[in-house]
Amino acid sequence: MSTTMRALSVCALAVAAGTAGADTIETIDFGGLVHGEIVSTQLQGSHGVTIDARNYSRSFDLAVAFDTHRTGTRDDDLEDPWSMGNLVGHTNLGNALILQENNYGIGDGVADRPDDEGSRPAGWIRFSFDEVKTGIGFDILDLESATAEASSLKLYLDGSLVASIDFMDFVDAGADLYDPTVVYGNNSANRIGIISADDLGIEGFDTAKFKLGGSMAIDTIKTVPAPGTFALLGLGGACVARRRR
Ligand SMILES: [Ca+2]
Ligand SMILES: [Ca+2]
Ligand SMILES: [Ca+2]
Ligand SMILES: [Ca+2]
Repeated sequence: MSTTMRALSVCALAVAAGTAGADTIETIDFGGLVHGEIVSTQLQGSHGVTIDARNYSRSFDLAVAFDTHRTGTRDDDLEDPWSMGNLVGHTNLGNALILQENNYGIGDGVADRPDDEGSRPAGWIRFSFDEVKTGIGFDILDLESATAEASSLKLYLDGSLVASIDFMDFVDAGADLYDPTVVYGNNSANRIGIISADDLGIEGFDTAKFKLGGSMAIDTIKTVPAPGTFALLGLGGACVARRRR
């Protein structure tokens, strides 16, 4: 790449980043995917994220979209209306993301019988972001028991673990992240509000790994881009000025 081309791509990147506001929250709701679709790089273009998974009990490691509006699926605990939790009732969540338990018909990229892994612990689903984030919120579906299905979110920056959030903390009255509206149980749905890097005492993270203690799904991943992204705005202006000369 020539120096001019590189300069131009830096400008383009800066301008693109500059279009987002400082308070922007980016949401991944898994909309637009087919029930059973294996998710990996589909959200790269729209959300700058790559998703991968590990299933401790299988020879395949698949994160799969699950349509919570359906009935008669392989796991009706993942169908709305939700029985309990702070999203109880007919909360319209559409697709959620599961760790797939079987490999029926996966050859075409769409699992024929979407079902979440029930082994305890089940495995993990990882979100690798292109840019550093300073906050994250998410939905937890069908986590039955915080103790039996011990689950957590691990945050990494440049490959180093920087924070670990135990899902037990949301229901433990003594914990910093306690949220009295969160109720776990069969067919439950709970939204965890944005947890900021400040809350966690970290600068930020670029990878979020959900460790799944058992059968469950995650959804509505909300992230806050790091302010550093917006510092590029000044650089963008410099680029424009230089090109005009
Ligand atoms: Ca959704
Ligand atoms: Ca198929
Ligand atoms: Ca299941
Ligand atoms: Ca269940």
